[in-house]
Amino acid sequence: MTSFLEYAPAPESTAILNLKDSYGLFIDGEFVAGHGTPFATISPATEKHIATIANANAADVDTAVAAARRAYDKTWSKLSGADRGKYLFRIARLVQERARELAVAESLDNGKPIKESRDVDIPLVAAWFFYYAGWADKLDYAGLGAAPRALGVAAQVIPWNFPLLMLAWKIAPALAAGNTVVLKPAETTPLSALLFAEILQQAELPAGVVNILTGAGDTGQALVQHPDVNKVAFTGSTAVGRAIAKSVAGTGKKLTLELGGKAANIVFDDAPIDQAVEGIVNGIFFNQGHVCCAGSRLLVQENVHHEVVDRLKQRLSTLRMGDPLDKNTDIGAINSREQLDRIRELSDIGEAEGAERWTAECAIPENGFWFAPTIFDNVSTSSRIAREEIFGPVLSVLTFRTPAEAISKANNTPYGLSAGIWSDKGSKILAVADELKAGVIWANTFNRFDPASPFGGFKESGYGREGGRHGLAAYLTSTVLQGAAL
Ligand code: TAP
Repeated sequence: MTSFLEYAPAPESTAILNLKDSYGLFIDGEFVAGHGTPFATISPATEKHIATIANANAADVDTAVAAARRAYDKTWSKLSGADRGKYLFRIARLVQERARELAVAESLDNGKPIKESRDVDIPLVAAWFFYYAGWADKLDYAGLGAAPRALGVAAQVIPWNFPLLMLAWKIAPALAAGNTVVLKPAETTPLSALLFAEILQQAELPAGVVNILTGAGDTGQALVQHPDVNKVAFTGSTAVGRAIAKSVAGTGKKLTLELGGKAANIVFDDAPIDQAVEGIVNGIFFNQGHVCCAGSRLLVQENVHHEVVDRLKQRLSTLRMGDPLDKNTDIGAINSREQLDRIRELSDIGEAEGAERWTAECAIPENGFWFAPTIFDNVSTSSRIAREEIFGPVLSVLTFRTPAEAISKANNTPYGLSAGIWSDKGSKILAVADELKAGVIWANTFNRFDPASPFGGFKESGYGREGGRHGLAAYLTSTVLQGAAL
């Protein structure tokens, strides 16, 4: 089905970017050569080369951790909270000033639509730094007892789905709490972290307070296993999170893990259906479904099942897939060939297991990595597409008859990161929310984020919270019992 309105292309210009041909590692306030084999970062929409990126080996990890330790001992821990806050405010303002450039870089390197990087990712990055800037001189009031202390050097490893936003979630609270940082972005999306390093130079952040090491999984492994880091913060797959938890066990390092999810988006028959359909679309097709808290399992009450699925198909038929830099684009490119292969594999398994597959008709560009919005209807709870994180634009539809059945199906997952509830009745929403084992529960909305609101999971979705004063606790010693305080 063609879209109702044909739009002329409206691509955002890349002229605002002033990219270098190659980028070094950012250590001790400077870009320096790496000692591993450099790699290329490409646009997933075109497969074209963007820049050559340095690769940090174990020796580079040593150098960066040593720089972070020096900066912690000599500079950062000596500053008052108010002075640390001034740097964070400065970083937040520079992110706002360079917002358009950062949005273009993010969409180019990640494949996400420019309207999302421009209107969601980058504004939230600035919001995170503004929010934690405000906390830097108020740590005594964070509910962690008198004079909580920084931990020291934080090792932070982030994924490719929200590259700059995940960096902000990690760096802003760490610095506000007085820690120094070594951060590794994902191999496929290093660009915005490197532009952020330039922002740190502009902000004249003292050398070594933040170090950025590009590289692959082995760089991340060397970083989290480094004996001189005091804190490890990881966002990514449950498998890698589990390996990190094992390697950190017994070392005394504090650990927070934000891992995968398989969120239930529950639609009751009294829900405003049009709004629910928009929420379902936002829940799973935002950012091509590369979202750990995506509403990837639609649980719909049986008597409105056909109506909801029909309307959903109509709505999906109007989405535009294509050039991430085009302001009209709703669905961008899949971040990498590996991820595309994984989405294809799990989708084929879903079909083989008997679910009914429906895919929106859209033209697939010749180059790049693409997967059209797809729905699987009549999915059984035992099917792999109902249990495993697909991390792509694929929705599994299941039905229920009673609230108790909805709760039981929603909780029937090893994960517990998020959930959504759609109903006209507030009392029903509260009663169901009380029973769901998920860290974040949205009511009549989905995928809303705010720096003041803690975010994190139950079960295999990880532990620890990011955001709000809970997010500070991950980077501070506390003189009161953690659970009691927060
Ligand atoms: P991961 O392998 O978990 O990658 C996340 C980050 O960890 C990346 O920076 C990665 O580096 C790094 N890393 C890899 N192995 C490591 C190790 N042994 N020690 C320390 N760091 C390590 O995720 P992925 O391979 O990109 O994606 C695989 C699946 O994970 C996806 O299909 C999706 O289901 C899930 N995923 C979940 C999330 C969230 S937010 N929950 C985010 C991304 C992916 P490289 O990128 O350089 O390998």
